Amino acid sequence: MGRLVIVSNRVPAVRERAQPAGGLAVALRDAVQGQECLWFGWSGQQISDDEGEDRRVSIDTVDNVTYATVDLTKSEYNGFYEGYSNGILWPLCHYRAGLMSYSRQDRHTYHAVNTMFAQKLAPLLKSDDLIWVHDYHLFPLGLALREQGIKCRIGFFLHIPFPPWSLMRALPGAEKLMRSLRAYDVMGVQTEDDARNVNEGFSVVGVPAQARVFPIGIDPESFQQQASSGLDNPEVQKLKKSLRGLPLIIGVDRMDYSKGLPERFRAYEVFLRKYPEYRGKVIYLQITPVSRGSVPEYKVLREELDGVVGHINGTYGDFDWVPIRYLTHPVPRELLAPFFRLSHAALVTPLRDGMNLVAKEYVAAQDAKDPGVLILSRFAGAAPEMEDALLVNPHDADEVADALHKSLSMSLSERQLRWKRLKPDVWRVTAGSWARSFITALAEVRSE
Ligand code: ADQ
Repeated sequence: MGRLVIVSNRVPAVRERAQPAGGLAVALRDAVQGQECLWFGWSGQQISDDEGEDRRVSIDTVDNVTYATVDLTKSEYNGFYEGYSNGILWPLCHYRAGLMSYSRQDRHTYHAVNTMFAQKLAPLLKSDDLIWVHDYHLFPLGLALREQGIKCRIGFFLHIPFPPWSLMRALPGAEKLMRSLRAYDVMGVQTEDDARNVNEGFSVVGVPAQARVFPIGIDPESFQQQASSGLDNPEVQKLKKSLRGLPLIIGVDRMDYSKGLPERFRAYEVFLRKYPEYRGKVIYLQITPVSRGSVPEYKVLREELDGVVGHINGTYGDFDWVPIRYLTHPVPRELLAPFFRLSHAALVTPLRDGMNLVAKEYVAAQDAKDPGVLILSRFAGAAPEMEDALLVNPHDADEVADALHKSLSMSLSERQLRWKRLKPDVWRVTAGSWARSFITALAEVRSE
């Protein structure tokens, strides 16, 4: 097999390279053990527009992986990353066309950055490379590489959902974007629904390709290991002590409108109203670090959340009890795993999510003796694989409140049975097996 070339918007920062902290970096380390790999993308640095003219690719090699990065100018960052990727494609792909703030200028910058990436990457490529492009920032990269004369096999994986064509066509130029995906030899998505939607788009624009499903997973063994070994950590003990024996409900999500946080808080309020015997008798910890804080819709979300949490805490709190312990800063992963282990239930209720790895991490962190209950949105990509969770519609506050009540009154034997049934899939489809299946599928395509 040829060299593997990964292209993603962000390349792991230098400090993460020797010991990848999570997600894609870990999945790929597992999948490419020993194999030569080139990872290309944005460095994370912004430069002035003038400096963009003669920017160079920085190259840095750690073991078998060579990292090649380029900087983005301030206007590229604004137009390509914040504007088009996160202000237009992200809401649209999460079925929220109403939150799209479309601008022709941003669309232009998005395509220009994809072309620039292709121009910088092309000279680094060898003829038998397998190229794997990641996510919505880089939809047109395959075509841009073909325009540079690249004939290697190129695959694309979309980490987020893909909406039905009736929604996607709200994007000016949707047909052209869809047609550009023809440049890929393999088009991978998270779920059957996403594949159906992509294929619908393909058939509308007359592309004969078919999307294929490659659900992503986690590294369950190491997460479970972190959950048990972390229990002695003084920070974890501090949380445990503060619970005073009360059950802990936990939520861990980036601060994003796709995660259904205001809806979740309102459902919790319904729970406190409907089941007043639980007031003062549960601890709800929500960890929600601010993300994309300079995109306007995210600022609005933050204010909304501050308001809802303040309302609930003011209305239902007491001298010695806070209904929602709400943190907007990140918590280190080595604490998250034991926090999951300590908790009685997790609320994972996105309005839409490509997969949602927190759901899988929550299952991996439990033990057979006293497993916690997963309350999971039907609209997370993980839901079809996790039918033994308490599946809910996150828009239905009463349903979520009732699921919370059910989780708190569930017998130990039912919790154990549900967990026992959830576990095999989390262990079967891991981050490493996901990457290996994609790479194998790409390697099997005959190069043109
Ligand atoms: P995300 O939208 O970032 O990913 P998710 O799949 O839940 O969502 O992954 C988040 C990761 O960040 C998890 O590993 C989680 O533990 C960690 N994390 C979340 N909140 C944290 C916090 N407060 N502190 C520390 N760590 C935190 C996108 C798509 C998903 C898809 C993934 C992978 O939106 O649907 O599952 O890519 O393809």
